[in-house]
Amino acid sequence: MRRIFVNPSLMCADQLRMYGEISALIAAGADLLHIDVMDGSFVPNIQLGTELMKAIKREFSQPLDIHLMIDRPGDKLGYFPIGEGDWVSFHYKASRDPVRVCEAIREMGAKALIALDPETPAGVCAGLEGCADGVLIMTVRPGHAGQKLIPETIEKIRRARAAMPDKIIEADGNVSFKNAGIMTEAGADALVCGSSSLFSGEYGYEESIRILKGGKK
Ligand code: S6P
Ligand code: MG
Repeated sequence: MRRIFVNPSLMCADQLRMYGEISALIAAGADLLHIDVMDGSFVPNIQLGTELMKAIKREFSQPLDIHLMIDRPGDKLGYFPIGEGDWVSFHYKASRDPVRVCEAIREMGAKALIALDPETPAGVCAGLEGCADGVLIMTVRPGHAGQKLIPETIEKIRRARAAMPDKIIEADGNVSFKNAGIMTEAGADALVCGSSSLFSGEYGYEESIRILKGGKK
């Protein structure tokens, strides 16, 4: 059985109570803290910043799962407090030299994941397996929480898993309790959990994480 990572999407947490939210999520068994970085250019939204990440690093030892939805990510890695144990994903479409970006992320001690938006086929990763630790497959359009799953992306997870049996395959977008099962069955081993599950209020954090990791409802 593959370990399933449940990575809470902090843009969906209570922004005024971030310290309490993170403490509760860690106590409930959450894995890496997913931080969406949006620059208002690569995606039509602006989200979480570097000072929040630095503050989290000062107070907690939980690794970060930094999802860069920004143009030319390779030029901007130095802004982020990337370190040992973190995962950093950047969009294939946004970068000029994905191999070099993966290498730079690894030099900072983190795992490098290539993010694919719904239009980018998983085939672009062929040849990048040597430098990437995994892929982040967007199952909605990048930019906003609260969207509906794009069904074709499930097949993309399945194909990516067949092509990369030992890599991290992270699903991001509309990971509801139901979709989590479909995504992990297709081969995802990391789930970004936001308003559709963890923060829906249907269950507490501990019970939500238990279900998202494959436990019975
Ligand atoms: C979207 C972003 C995601 C969202 C997550 C929200 O651009 O990359 O990480 O925060 O998808 O979860 P939900 O359940 O509202 O889709
Ligand atoms: Mg994300």
